[in-house]
Amino acid sequence: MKYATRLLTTVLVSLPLHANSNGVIGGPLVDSLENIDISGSPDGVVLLPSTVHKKITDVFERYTKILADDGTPIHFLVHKGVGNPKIVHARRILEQHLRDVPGSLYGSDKAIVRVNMGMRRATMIFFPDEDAFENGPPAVDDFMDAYEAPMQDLLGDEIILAGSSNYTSNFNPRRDASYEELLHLAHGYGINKGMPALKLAIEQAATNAVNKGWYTPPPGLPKVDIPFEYFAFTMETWYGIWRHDPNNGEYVFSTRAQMEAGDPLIVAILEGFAPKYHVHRATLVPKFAGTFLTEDTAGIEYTYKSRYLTDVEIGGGKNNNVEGNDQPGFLTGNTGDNRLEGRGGPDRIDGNAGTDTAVYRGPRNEYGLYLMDGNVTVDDSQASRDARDHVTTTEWLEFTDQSVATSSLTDAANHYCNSTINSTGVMATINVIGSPAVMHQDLTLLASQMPLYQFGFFLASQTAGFVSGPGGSQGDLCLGGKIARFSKDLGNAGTTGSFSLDVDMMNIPANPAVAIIPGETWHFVAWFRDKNPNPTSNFTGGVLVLFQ
Ligand SMILES: [Ca+2]
Ligand SMILES: [Ca+2]
Ligand SMILES: [Ca+2]
Repeated sequence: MKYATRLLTTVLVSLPLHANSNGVIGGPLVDSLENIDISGSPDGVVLLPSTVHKKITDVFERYTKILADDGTPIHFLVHKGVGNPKIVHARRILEQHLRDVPGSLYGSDKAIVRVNMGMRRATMIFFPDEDAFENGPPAVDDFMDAYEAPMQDLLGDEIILAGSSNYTSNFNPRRDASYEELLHLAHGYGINKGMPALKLAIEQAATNAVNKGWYTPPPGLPKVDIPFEYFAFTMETWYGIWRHDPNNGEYVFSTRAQMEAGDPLIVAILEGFAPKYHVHRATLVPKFAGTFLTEDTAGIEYTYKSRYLTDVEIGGGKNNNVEGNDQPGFLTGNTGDNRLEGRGGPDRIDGNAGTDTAVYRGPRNEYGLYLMDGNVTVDDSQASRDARDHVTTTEWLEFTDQSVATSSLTDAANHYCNSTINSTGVMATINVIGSPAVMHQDLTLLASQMPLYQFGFFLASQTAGFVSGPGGSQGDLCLGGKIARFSKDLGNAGTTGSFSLDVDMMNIPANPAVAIIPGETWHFVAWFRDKNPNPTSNFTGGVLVLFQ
């Protein structure tokens, strides 16, 4: 093995680290990757532009990145032969490793991890297989010798996508190495540089596990790398990435339950940093056919790992189905006809195109159905069953005794009034998301199609109206009567031209604040600043909701 592919700390110390003109680790190669625009690509993966250093483009073909909080990039360099879906999968897993886990001991704010990685221009390098990397042409050696930032490799044939035959095989499933290799990068250049308490806790847990004989490092592993391999191995066990054989493996505990009983130090670290269930999306490969399961099911080997997935999207165009688990989930269909069963927990169901069905485990009369602005809330009256789901772009709701067409439900919302075109050339829109049932206390306002980076806020009234150009605005106000202003919840249209507000329905700021009561109709608009070309303002149209 020419390169210490798994031994990331060895890679780091062998690199000629130096600061570039910006004071960050870099040099001609790394600097040539600054500010590559990935926004034009739907999946965020682009061809490397011609401005990139030849020693990089002699080896790599494509590129994507994750931006840290301060805008610094974590680079992904992709050799030909590794398909974009695998790169997107890898990027999602690193995003999961780096995403805040609210309320956790170490991970409630991981900005310091992200910023340390971005500051160092930490880089993932993707080759299709070991041959292309270890035995590649001299250009690979030239690149490895010259690249100025720390890097970690991941091989395409070790990236196992959900629904692929390597994933679903009952007899010879393959391990997805993505979690491990991406964790190494975050561990070495994010955690160890920015979170000394977590770094120390992992080292102590690793030493303890080695001393107790629970963890046996691979032969020849440098001592400095033991915490890296132990952290990654235990995370894989914790997520059931593969079914470990305790008699033949590095680690004596094979399941999350065994770890909780036997190695509480690392369990506290994992729970203190990583989400208990995956929060990254898993997109099923187009070849997958049938129903994808995410509950541990006897006789179906892949459910040992898929039971920790919550966000599953059906790829391709086949009439495939997904069954969720007892966690809050997000199930997304494809262009085919899909059956989506959220099961326990509050789930989001999106059928996408085709004729789709959301499936429930009880009779129709045990569920409340509420349609608002095109989205259905399905509320299970029975405890510990299907909870309360949000269903969108789905034609049928299937209960154990009957099916209900979502088109047969009455929409509690109505778009009743327009404003004028703003500087983007279109009219801004407003939508209401959630439930019109006051008992659910579930209402989000969303304003869209506004000029980028402009401020604004929402307004509400129980009375409709129409005021043309109030106060010199170029827009029209679709409210009358006593108007409540959510001016303390200032929104910014940002890069997407939209902002949203989770409404506290008990405190509508009508001076004095009032609660929304069943039977009331409320009207909502958003106001926002605009330049057209002189400073002005505009409004969205109006949407009303009859609350129940
Ligand atoms: Ca669920
Ligand atoms: Ca569909
Ligand atoms: Ca559910």
